[in-house]
Amino acid sequence: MRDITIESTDLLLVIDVQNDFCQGGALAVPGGDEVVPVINALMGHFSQVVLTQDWHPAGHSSFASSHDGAEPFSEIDMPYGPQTLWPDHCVQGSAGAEFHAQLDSHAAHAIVRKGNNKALDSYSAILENDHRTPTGLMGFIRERDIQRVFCCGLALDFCVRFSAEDISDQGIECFLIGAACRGIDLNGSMAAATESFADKGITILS
Ligand code: VGL
Ligand code: ZN
Repeated sequence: MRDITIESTDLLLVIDVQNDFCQGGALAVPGGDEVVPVINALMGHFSQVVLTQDWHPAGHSSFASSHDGAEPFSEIDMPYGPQTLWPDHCVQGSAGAEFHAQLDSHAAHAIVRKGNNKALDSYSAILENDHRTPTGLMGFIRERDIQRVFCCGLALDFCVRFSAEDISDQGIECFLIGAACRGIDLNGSMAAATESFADKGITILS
């Protein structure tokens, strides 16, 4: 990976590599499966690995099906701000919410579940979509004295993006591993993500 040497104080953060975001899933990200072998190889280089799991109760407020007449991929106003509505996905305990079968999930030190609150979505692994409710991962990062976070997974323009931004906003150096991410690209979300990474000094490693 370029000229970067991985240290024991580096964290690999693997975001939402779950069946519903992979081929045949309810919210499949194009090429989502392709990140799995890349991430498995990366995990061997890190002494600290955290996985996240999008983990919604049935009837979650981010599901279009929870709003009369709403179409998936439309947007509504929630008390905490605008929210994209998605097809039902990553329902707690469903096969779609499981990690991809080939992901070496046993290598992880911790698993953070997010989006559990029915009334509030959570793209970021750090803060829910109200941008104030913590998931607890920042406590893990601080307590273990992690200096740099390397993010990968799905989807680059949603959960990976907002996780990286929150980590960077907390003053922790953050990198994206481009070959281990794939995006959805909804209404210019990929261009918006790229612009925001540049603004915040978040580097995409090739
Ligand atoms: C995600 C949309 C809804 C993601 C999760 O993991 O990027 N996107 N829930
Ligand atoms: Zn979700």
